[in-house]
This record gives sequence, structure tokens and C-alpha cells, in this order.
Amino acid sequence: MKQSIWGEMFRRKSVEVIKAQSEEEKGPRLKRVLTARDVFNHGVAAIIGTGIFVLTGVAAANTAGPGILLSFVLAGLACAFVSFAYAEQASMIPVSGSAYTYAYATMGEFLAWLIGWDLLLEYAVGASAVASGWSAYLQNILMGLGYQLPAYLSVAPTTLPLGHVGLTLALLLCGIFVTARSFSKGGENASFKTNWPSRLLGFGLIGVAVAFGLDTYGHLTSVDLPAVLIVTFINFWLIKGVSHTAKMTSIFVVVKLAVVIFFIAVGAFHIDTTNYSPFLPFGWSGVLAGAGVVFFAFIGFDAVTTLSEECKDPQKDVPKGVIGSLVVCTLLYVLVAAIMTGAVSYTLLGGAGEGAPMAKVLDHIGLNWASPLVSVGAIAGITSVLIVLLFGQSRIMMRMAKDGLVSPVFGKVSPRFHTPVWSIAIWGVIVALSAGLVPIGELAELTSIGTLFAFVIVSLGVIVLRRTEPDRHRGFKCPGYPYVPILGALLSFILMLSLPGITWLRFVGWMAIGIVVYFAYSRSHSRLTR
Ligand code: ALA
Repeated sequence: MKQSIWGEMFRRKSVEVIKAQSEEEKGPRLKRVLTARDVFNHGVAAIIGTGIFVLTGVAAANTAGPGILLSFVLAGLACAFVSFAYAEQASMIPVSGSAYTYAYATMGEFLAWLIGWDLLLEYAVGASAVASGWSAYLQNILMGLGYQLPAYLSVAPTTLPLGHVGLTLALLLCGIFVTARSFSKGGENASFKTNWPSRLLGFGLIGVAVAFGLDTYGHLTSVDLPAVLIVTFINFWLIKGVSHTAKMTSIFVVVKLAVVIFFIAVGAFHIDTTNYSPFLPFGWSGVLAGAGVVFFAFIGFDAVTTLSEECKDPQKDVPKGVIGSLVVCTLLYVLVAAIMTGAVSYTLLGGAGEGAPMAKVLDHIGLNWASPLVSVGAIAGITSVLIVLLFGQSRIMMRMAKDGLVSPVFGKVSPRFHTPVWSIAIWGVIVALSAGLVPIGELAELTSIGTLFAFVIVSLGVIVLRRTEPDRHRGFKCPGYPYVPILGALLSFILMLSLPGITWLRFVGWMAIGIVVYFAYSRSHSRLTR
């Protein structure tokens, strides 16, 4: 019996069906090779990166002052509540789609689609932001060695009209969908006679997008080449397989942990408590705004859940990995923030070199020899974040493709490498382009708002599942139910509110495009429809 639109939008997949479908899938599959240690590494690999190595200094100098410490505590607390929600759902639904799959089980297809679409902001846009941070650090090192890249190859163009780019992409996507639909409607019998209005509309939209695109091209004065190259390199590596990736990330994790611990150990002896006064030069609103900025540093603990289909024992190891990696990184962050703002005046963390605050602090306390060391740690750290985000993106898309909500191309697993090659390659190209062409600040905030939205939904999902599937076995149970998930959702929403209006506008625009895509393609192609 055909369902109403409403029925289709809110149809859910029970946990049983999700698990059964993932087990029944035909063709080459992902390999279950990862252990609890790999999962923990993956979490730390995802968390410590651009946020702590690049954004902390700017946030302390311009937004929160020494109160950045409290910003870290606040953001960490929100993430802790949310991590319990992720852990509980990961222990019930051990497939790789993360928040997207959990939403399918709890809130229905439409919201699941929106979360999947929204997670593009966390993973793909996040990876672009992280790649820009990587490039900044690399150029710092090169400059120390006396090399400097020409300006047109070292940064994203500052004058790129983002509204224009957004509109171009939106029109292009809509145009492609409308055109594709006009051809698929009626199958082989589709003729220009019956489908001409939608075909004309589709071609028209594509035409306008091309015109906008050409106009944007005129603004391409420079490109961030190192960012483009690192994304491309990592994607080749990801295609080779998850055990290769796990080995590479664990080396990076060791290097970056060593650097962060070195910074804490050395910096602790140079704290001058007068630097903590005034503690809140920008007031409590500064602390809240700072939390919105440094939240970026916590993003990634949830990415552990995208590993579920590649773990030997996902129901136990994934919840442990999510919570364990978050706890360790939060402790390190609070210590780093205390030392950064205690060793130098927060006012010195802005201005020139603001993208490398740890190196700046070490220079200030007279350890100039150590700052290249920090840069190496930062490069290692940021590379591992990039690996995890690009990895996670390909796995979520793969899951959405298996559910029929995006093209099946994204779901194809290579028989040779056991990885979703097309999903990795297509997203690799998109992320490389946006990393090369869009400035980092804009990207980081968009990533944060997208991630926070997913956090709200995952937190509420725990409550829904406790009601709809009260008896199902949970390898991990969220403590303090229902207060902890409610607080997780609430704090995440408050952090969303602390982000600037323009970020909200972009977020709403992005979701609006997602809604169009759902109605133009995903709803009719869903595996549940078929
Ligand atoms: N938490 C990750 C970083 O800071 C995204 O780079």
C-alpha cells in the first residue's frame, strides 16, 4: 500500500531491521579488523588538531581572555553528556552511519536524511577547515627554514564571494536533480513532449549555475595548494584500507600526544598568575562565545562511531572509545588552555602568528628551539584529524547510499581494498576544492553548528529509543537518564546559539538545499520505498 508523504517522511527503521540489513548486504564488505586500542586511537586522532593548535589563541585573544579555560570546561561538559548518548546508541546499533543511522531508528527517514546532510558539514566542511590549518602550520615550518610559497599558492582567496559560491552549488544541485528526475520519470517512454517543463527548468537552473560559476571564477586570485595536496594524499591512503589507516593514525597520535604533554610539562613552570587577571575581560558572554569557538576542538569523539562496521567487537569497544578519548583530550585541553593564558598575557595570543599559539608561548618563555617541535606535533595532529574526518565522511555516505537516500555509487565497496572507493574519491575532490578556495574561519563555524545540531538529535534519540525499544539489550547505558541526554541537547543548543548570525544563515541555507534534495531524489529512491 502506498504511504502518504507524511508517512514516508516519518517512517523509521527498527534497530532489528538496521542490523539485519547491514548483515545481509551482498557484495564486498568492510573488514572487521580493529581492536579496542585502535578505536581509542581513532578518537584521539580525531579530536586533537586545529582547534587546540590553531584556534585557541585567537579565541583567548579576541573572545574570552583567560576565561577561555571556562569555555573549554563548558564545551567539554556539553560533549561529555552527548558522548554518553552516542555511546548508548552505538552499543545498540553497531553500523557505520553514526548519528544518521541512529536518527533513522529514532526520528524517521526525513530527520535521518537531514542529519546525514548535516553531517556533511561536520565531516566534509570540517575536513576542509582542518586542511587549511594544516597548510598554515606547514607554511610556518617552511618559513622557519627560509622558504616561502608565493602568495597565490598559499591561501584561499579572501574575496571569494561565498554567497555566490553557495548559490552556484545550490542551483547546480537543484538543476541536476530536476533534470535527472525528468529523465527517470516514465522510464524509457519519457519523452520531451510529456516532461518538457521539468527538463527546461532543470537545464535552465544548470545554465544559471554555470553563469554564476563563471562570474565566481573571476574572483579566484589564489589557492591554498598545500591544503589541496594533503587532502588528495590522504584520500589515496584511505582507499588502501582501514588497517593501513589505523597504523598511520596511531603514529600521528603518539607524536601529537608527546608534543601536547611536552608543552604542558614545560609551560607549567612558567605560569605567572598575574596573567589571569582580569580573568574575564570579555565577561561571561565572552566565555560562552569562546565555548562556541573552542567547541571545534572537541569535534571528532563522535567520529569513532563510524568505525562500527570495521571493529571486532563494536558494541563494547565503540562506547569505550567515544568516552575514553573524550575524557583524555578534555583533560589535556584544560591544562593547555591554563598554561597558554598563564604563561603569557592573553592579549599577546592574537595578532601576527595567531594561528600558532603554542609556538608563540614557547617563544615568549624563551624556548625558541622548541617551537619547531610544536609545529611538527601540530602537523601530525592535524593530519590525523583529517584522516578520521575524511574516513568518517565516506562511511556515512556509504550507509546513506545503501539505504537508497543518495546515489548507489557512494555505496560501492571495492573488492580489492574493501573500502568505499567512490565515496572516498568523490568527497576527496570536493573537500580538496573547498579547502583550497574557502577561508578557514568561515568553515570552522559552519562545521561547529552542523555538529551541534547532530548532537541535539542524538541526545534526544536516547530518550526516544528508551521509549520505543525499552527492552533491547544495551552494551552501555547513558547514566543520569533522562537528565544527562536532556542537558546534552540543551547545552548543544545553547552553543549553537552562541555562533554568529551569518553562520546560522548559512546553516539554514544548507539545510534548505538538503530538504529540496530529499523531496527531489531521496524520498522516492529510499530502500524503504522500493
Ligand atoms: N577536533 C578537531 C580539530 O580540532 C576537528 O581539528
